[in-house]
Parts: sequence; C-alpha cells; structure tokens
Amino acid sequence: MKNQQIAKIFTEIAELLELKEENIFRVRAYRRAAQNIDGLPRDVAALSEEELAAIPGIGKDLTGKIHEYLATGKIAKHEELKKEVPAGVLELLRVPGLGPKTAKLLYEKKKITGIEELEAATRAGNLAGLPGIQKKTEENILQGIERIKRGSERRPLGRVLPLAEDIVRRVRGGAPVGQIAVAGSIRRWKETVNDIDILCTSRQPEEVMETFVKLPHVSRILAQGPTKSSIIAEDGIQVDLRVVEEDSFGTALQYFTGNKQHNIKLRERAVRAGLKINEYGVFTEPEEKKIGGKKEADVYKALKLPFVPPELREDTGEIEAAEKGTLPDLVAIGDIKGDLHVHTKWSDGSHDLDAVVEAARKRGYRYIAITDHSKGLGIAHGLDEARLAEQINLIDETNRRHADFAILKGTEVDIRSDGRLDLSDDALAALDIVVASIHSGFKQPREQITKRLLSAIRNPCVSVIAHPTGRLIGERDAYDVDLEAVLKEAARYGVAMEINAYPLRLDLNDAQVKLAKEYALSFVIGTDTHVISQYDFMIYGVSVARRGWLEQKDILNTLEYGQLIRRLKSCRAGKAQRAK
Ligand code: DGT
Ligand code: CA
Ligand code: ZN
Repeated sequence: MKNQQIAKIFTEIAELLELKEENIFRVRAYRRAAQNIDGLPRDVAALSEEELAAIPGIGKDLTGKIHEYLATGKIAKHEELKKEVPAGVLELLRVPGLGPKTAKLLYEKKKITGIEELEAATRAGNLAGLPGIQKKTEENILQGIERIKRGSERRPLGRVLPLAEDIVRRVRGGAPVGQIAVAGSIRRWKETVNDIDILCTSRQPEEVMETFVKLPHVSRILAQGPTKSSIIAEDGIQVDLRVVEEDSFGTALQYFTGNKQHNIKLRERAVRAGLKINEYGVFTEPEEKKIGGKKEADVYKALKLPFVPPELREDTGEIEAAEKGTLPDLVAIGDIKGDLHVHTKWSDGSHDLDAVVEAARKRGYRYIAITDHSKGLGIAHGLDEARLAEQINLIDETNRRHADFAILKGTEVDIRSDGRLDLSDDALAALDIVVASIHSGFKQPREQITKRLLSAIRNPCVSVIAHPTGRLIGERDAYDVDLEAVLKEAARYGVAMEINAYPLRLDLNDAQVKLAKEYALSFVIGTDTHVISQYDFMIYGVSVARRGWLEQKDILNTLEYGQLIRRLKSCRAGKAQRAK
C-alpha cells in the first residue's frame, strides 16, 4: 500500500514550497491532498481514474503525480525541490511552533541544519539578535525540542493503556461508532509503546474525526482527514484513529496489530496458498475474489491456522507452532485465584489487613498472601521477628472469620547484600509462603548478585523469588545477574519465579519468562500491591505470562487454596530431603 508514502512526499513538497515562500494556495493543496490520501480506506494503486479524481483536493496535476509515483517510485518535482534545500532544514520544521520563515532564517543566517545544532545554538545564545527571535521564542524552541525527544522515547504500557482506553471510551460516547479497538503494540501488550493505533467502523466517519480531534487530551492536531486523523496527546504521545469499512474491520485489525514481522510471514504464507491478504480483506489470486475480512479470525482460518492470540504475534515461533498445532493454551486473567504479593500498613502499604482482604474478596479472589517487608528495610518499616509473630496472630484470627477466603502468612524477606536473609530460619518456618528479593547492592558484580540469589533459593523456607532482576522500566536497569544459573537452581529446588505485575517492573519480563519455561519451573504472578487499587495490575502480569507462552498449569496462583498449600509444603519437604 503506497498511500502513506505518497502522503509523506506530498507533505514534504508542501513544506519545501513553504520554505521557498511559494504560493500559499499551492502549499495548502499539497497538504490537503496528503491528508486525504493518507486517510483513504483503499489502496490508491487500485483506484480508477474517476475514483482518484473524486478524492477531495486531487486535481489533474496531482493525479498525474500519483501515477508518476506508482510508475517510478519517485516524483520529479519532489526531487528537484529537495536539491534546493538541505535535508536538515526540513527537520527543523518538526519542532512544534517553528515555522518555515524561522527555519529559513536559521539556515541562511546561522547555517543551522538540524535539531541538535538548533538546540546547541539556542543554549549558547547564538540566536539572539535574529529578526523575530525573542527570549520567549528561544524558550519555545527548547521546549519544542524537549517534546520531540520525549516523543521519540518508548513509554511504559502501564502509562499508555489507560489513556488509550479513555480515548476509546470518549470516541464511542461522542460519535456514532460500530466497532472500535486499540491495535498495535498495545493490543499485543508489549511492555513499552511508541504510539497509540485505534481502529473503528462508522457510518459517519467525518463525525468520528471531529469528535476525536476535539478530545480534551489533544495538544496538537497533526492531521485531520475524512477517515484518518492523528493527534499528539498532552504528554507528547501520538494517537492515530482510522475508520475502516465494516467488512474490512477484521483484516485491518489484524494488519495494524502486527507485529510487522508476524504479518510479513503470514502474507508470504498466503501467497504460497494462492491468496492475498491485506488490510482490506482476504482475496483469492488471481481472481481477486474476496473471501474474508469482517473478522480477524478470517485471516488465520484462510491460512488453515488456529487463531494466534495477539500477545504471541512477535515472530518468535508462533506461526510455526500454529502450523504444528502446538500453540500454548495461554493462561487468562480469569484463571487467577489470588494475589501472592501484597503489602499492608504493617510495612509500607496503605491499608490495614481487613481492608486488603475485603478488596481481594470483592474481586472474587479465594486467597491472598500478606508479604510485608522484613526489618532490614527500615524506610519501609519492615517487620522484625517479634512483629511478624504478632502479625501471624492477627492473620490466624482474621482467617477464623472467613469461611470462603484464606490469608496466607508470608513475608517479602530481604536478601541482604552478603546473601543472608533478613529473618531467622525459625521465623520463616512459621509462615505459609516466603518471598525473597533484593532491595540493595544493585551495583554489585555479577558473581556476587548471582550468589545472593542462589543462596536465597537454597534456603529451606524460601518459596518464591520476587522481581528477580530488579529493573524499573525507564528508570533502572536490571542488576547484572547470571539468570540462567538462577533459573536452573530454582528449578532444582522447586522455587517459583515471580512475574511482578507492577507496570514499571514487569519482572521477569516476557523473554525471560519464555526462557524460564524451558527450565520447567513454576511461576507466581504478584502485583506488589501497596494500595488496594493496585490489585488491578494483575492483568499486566498475566500479559507478561501470556507473552512468555505460559499456561494455567505453569502458574501457582491459579491453583485452589488447598492445592497451593500442598505445593508450597512439598517445596519445603523437598528441600529438607535434599539437606539430608
Ligand atoms: P510501536 O508503535 O513501536 O509500539 O509498535 P507497533 O507494533 O504498534 O508498530 P506501528 O505503530 O509502527 O505499526 C502498527 C502495526 O501496523 C504494526 O505492528 C504492523 C503494521 N505495520 C506497520 N507498518 C507495516 C509494514 O510496513 N508492513 C507490514 N506488513 N505491517 C506494517
Ligand atoms: Ca503503535
Ligand atoms: Zn513487595
């Protein structure tokens, strides 16, 4: 589909004409044409002469240029204009609020041909004295550059997903839409996201576009066309909304969900089967008879493959597994029976025991584990042996009041920087579940960190290693650890690995989970809840598990309470046996 490339060239022609201070009507004509082509629900290459001419803003001249591009892959006018202006000058126009006049001035007077040069010159005060440049202009330029830099950064899914869902809700509420869905990396639950891709169907696409560009989130409209618009939301992230035909919705959703590599492989498979699959539908070749498109499943069905869940579409073996019929039966959020990583006011949580229990019961959970911090974590008000004993009494008492719900007595015991645990083995032995984790010494060398984790795994009472790599997305890298050695030892000792569902942790991550599964060990998904609303994070942990190909049987907190307790006990018994 060449629509996007043609639109991009037309936009650049408009910008170049603007830099040359040519007729403003010509400039506008190219911009309008660009938007309309980009928003076209069909491939321009497939349009008849008449249909082309019917696109708003496309006259004889531009029809000719479209043909020229389709035939040669280039547009001569574009090539000519580019020769007249250095490439970096166009880049300057990406700075919000920086127009062609200023860009031209910066190039002619200061030889600035790029955003980095612009930033350096502005900071050095080199722009002072240029006509029309004031203190405020300089501030705006620096702010704009900052925005561009932020815009090119991938954002944590946990920050973007709520925004995407809110946009969907508001578009649905404000305009007549049929189906609407978020596609792209968000639908695949990738841990970081570049932009938000939304698709919908509607009988009144223009109304949908109007509603979209007027949403309160919008800080800037990049493009508004009849069926596609793009905006920049307040925090700098781009959001694209496309309206597609009802009978192409499924194939469009499949296409825009990606990832690109997965799509390419599927399309190659289609060609071998005498089919063509694109965002408009599934077609037989060479007759071009449409045999699917309404439902996403049409794509996989046409290829005689089972449906591949979006979380697996990364071209990491899912198509091959689908062919062989060995796709995993992925764990689902509904399989989760309880949360095994919960903090209360006893350490650094916000609520007392009754409140966290009540909230868990309301969600339909059958159990939770209370895993407050241990004494070494002074800032977190960690529990020593005496307070832990007190908490155990309170839990026993509370458990007696609940027939249909169980509270596991636990701790998140700190693995000290020398590898010893922060609580005595006797204290740990009184608990149902012992979660061990590292909170200090992140900069230690690989051997030392690995040794700390290995000795925690070998402790007679430890049942889970929490957030095993210590990373915080966008804030702190994982510590240097020999993860394979840790996984191997955990498998040998029956210790589970946590998938920490806290959106900035997601630790283990998807690839590590997939690797860990090969060691045949068990997993726990825990939210690390400190405030009861954070129970909602469970879905992020489940998505990591799914992206790591896990099934229900791989995850301990899908078990019923009785089975779970038996598993935890047998882990300890196994360790005791080994110690003999
Ligand atoms: P992101 O935005 O970097 O977080 O990741 P995605 O996967 O959302 O990527 P994006 O937004 O560039 O594109 C959305 C989907 O559209 C992508 O996953 C697959 C599809 N797509 C985009 N460009 C191409 C392409 O050139 N070829 C094919 N086959 N599919 C593409
Ligand atoms: Ca995307
Ligand atoms: Zn915790």
